[in-house]
Amino acid sequence: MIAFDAAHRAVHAPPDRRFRIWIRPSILAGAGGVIAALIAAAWIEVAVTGMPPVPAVPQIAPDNFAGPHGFPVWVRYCHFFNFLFVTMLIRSGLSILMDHPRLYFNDGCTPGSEWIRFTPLKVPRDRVWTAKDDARYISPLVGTPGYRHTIGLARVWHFIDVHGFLATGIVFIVLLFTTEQWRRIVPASPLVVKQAWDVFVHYATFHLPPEPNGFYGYNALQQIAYFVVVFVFGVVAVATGIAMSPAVVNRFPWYARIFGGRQSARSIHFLTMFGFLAFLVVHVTLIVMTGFARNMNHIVRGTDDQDPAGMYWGFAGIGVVILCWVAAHYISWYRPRAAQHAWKSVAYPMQLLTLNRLLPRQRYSEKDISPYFWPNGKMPVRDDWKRMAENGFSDFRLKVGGLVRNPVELSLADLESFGVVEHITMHHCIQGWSGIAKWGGIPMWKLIELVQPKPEAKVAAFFSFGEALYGGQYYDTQNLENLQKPECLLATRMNGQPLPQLYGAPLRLRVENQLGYKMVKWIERIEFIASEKSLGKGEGGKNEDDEYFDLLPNI
Ligand SMILES: Nc1nc2c(c(=O)[nH]1)N[C@H]1C(S)=C(S)[C@@H](COP(=O)(O)O)O[C@H]1N2
Ligand SMILES: [Mo]
Repeated sequence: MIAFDAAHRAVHAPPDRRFRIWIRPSILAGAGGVIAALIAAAWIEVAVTGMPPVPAVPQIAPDNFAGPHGFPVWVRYCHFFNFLFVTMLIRSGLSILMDHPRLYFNDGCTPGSEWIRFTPLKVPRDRVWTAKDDARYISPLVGTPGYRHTIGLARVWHFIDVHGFLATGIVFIVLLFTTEQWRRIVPASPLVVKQAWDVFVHYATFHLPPEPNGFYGYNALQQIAYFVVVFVFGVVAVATGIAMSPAVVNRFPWYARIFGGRQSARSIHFLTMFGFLAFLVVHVTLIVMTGFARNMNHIVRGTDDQDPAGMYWGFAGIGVVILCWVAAHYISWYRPRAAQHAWKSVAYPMQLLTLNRLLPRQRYSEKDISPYFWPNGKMPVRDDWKRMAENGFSDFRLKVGGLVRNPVELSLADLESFGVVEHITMHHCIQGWSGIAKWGGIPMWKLIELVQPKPEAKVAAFFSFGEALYGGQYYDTQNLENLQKPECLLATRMNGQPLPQLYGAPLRLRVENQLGYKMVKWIERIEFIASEKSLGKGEGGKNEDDEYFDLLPNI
């Protein structure tokens, strides 16, 4: 157990830690109906035509077995690393999920439209309920790092592990096809589907079909299951993961539409996780039921015998995986900055070269505008902000200074006199929700032209009237290059109206190739500086300092 100070305890260990899953009844009935129909069909078939024969398969090693068989050393290592990385991805993914514990098939995330939620709470409509209020607690036994609102570090693990998962997957698939081993898991004839059904009929009516020796071949259903796990779940999980990147979605909206939209991609991403878990349960059950010692020797030692060594080494391997979970937990709580920096050392240069080069170029129309837009952040409590809010911010003066040749103070009217442009864009919060809105404001490049940053100025810092989650002034930074992209706005309007107080009045930033927390609301002043390292804890923003978020979140 970690010792939290009062501010962190209030966030991470809230009094209400109830865990509830609610699923839309029609979806539950639909999914239950499909499963019940399949099982009923199996029983009816057995009642009418009897148990379908499943072809006899070699039980013991035939002397002359010609096909690809056995478990070469690379299969065994890939199996181990895949188990490690998939479980780490699931654990960190669950922590991420609980930060916005609702899944939807619409990009506006309207409360009440979710098909599943992992919270007992409905969104209250009579008061402000921010996305951060909505985050839920998850036990650290289940999630990495667990507790509530630990999404920054959960993402660090998720992204580090996905590289391991991808490397393992690529090695596995390349070796699969450069050897004959692919024949073992790629169904080669439509007959396999028929035979898989026959095997299913056995299981569904509580019979074990003749069990092949997995060293030489799998039954048809097993072959299809392995194929689906590798070539469907694995591939779809990665593809839908990419479909949640603000840089990708705001450059190539069609990519998210392949999956039915950004939230649908998130739902499918969750369903692949569920698929992996369901597979794991059935897989392990059948491994135990069909000759545990022999099966363990296959995958651990690569031998086909009854020696107990495979079990012992297998348990040792599982122990190593569990130790990795514990280590990730320990690092998250005791060395969070090291974890954040380790991921940043890879991600930052890589994103500068790839995702960050994608220019936002959304093609949304008025009819795409979300009927609901989740609010986030703490409303300012400062008296000067409240006083200005009372008269529509007519007294507000944005101060722009720092390393500039021409420091300025501008009223909202001054700013709008530069010419207001409007964009309809999709907002992506790190927590998982999204929303489409029309933002109107002054392109940042115009302001930059006006103030003329000195050559040393590389970064602009945006300071808010509002406070951050753990107290202290909210701020964030952007490099000048991203501020000069065409769709980067200092917004004064939302959906054709003056910017509402809840959404950041008098001014907020819009940078459409990044996540929501970079878009400071309730902006008080802007300062051009040489490096983000001179502010706060030096990580580039309040969330980066205190919540271990990324400096450059293109994904
Ligand atoms: N001042 C301030 N700005 C902020 C935040 C905050 O907490 N304080 N939260 C950020 C986050 S996490 C998001 S997702 C967006 C939310 O913008 P919205 O309220 O318009 O949805 O604002 C960002 N700007
Ligand atoms: Mo956010």
